[in-house]
Amino acid sequence: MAAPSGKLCLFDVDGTLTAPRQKITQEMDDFLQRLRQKIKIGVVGGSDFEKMQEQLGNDVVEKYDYVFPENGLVAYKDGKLLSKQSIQDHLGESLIQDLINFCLSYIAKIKLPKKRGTFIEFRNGMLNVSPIGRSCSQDERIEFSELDKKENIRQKFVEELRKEFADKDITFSIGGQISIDIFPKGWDKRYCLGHVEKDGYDTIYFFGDKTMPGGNDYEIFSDPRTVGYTVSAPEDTHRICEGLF
Ligand code: M1P
Repeated sequence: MAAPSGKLCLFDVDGTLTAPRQKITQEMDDFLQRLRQKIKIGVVGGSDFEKMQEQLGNDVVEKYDYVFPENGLVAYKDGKLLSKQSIQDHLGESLIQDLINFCLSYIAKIKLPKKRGTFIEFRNGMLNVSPIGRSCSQDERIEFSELDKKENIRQKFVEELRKEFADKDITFSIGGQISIDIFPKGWDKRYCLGHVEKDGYDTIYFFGDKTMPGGNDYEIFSDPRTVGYTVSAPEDTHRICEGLF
């Protein structure tokens, strides 16, 4: 795929290319493939590779020059796996278990309108923790998300985690609608920049919706290596890109 410029566009996924945890629309998909004729494109999300495939297509690694699931802790370039980080190697089993035990007992103590299954998803480079449980339905997801906006369920959980693990170099990040991502400090979305830096781009653009402090796009958005854009929805991403490129 030709891309005759020194520009790279990195996109967050949920809320930037797709509605949260939904599939990309045909229109957006077509637009990005047209954009790829002009510049290199990549995706960087908090979700794991399987969820990225569900949302962006099973052929995601062929459609984007870079694919960075889990903030780039898993990295693909030109359709090939570049590297994979391991949270257990980095933090060690004892701390991992302290985190899991703390989360499970915190979740056990709170009452919610609904609780389902898969409260902790163990990924390559992060733990994803959800008070309602990842196996909730779409309606239950929305219900939790609305309640969370009013009652700050995840924010309170994160505050307790930050207190409990204050002396550990761990980040607790609220990215999506129902969960919290837990990973070592520095393993936020800036992690993926280490992979693209060496490819010598003149400009690396980043588009994300959670670019405010505390949001999981904030660090990469405000990094001096990127030119950041805040978007409100996929349509907004489309509009801004059409203007820029
Ligand atoms: O991409 C943003 C987030 O998407 C999912 O969040 P949730 O299921 O809570 O909406 C998760 O994959 C999360 O890890 C990710 O940061």
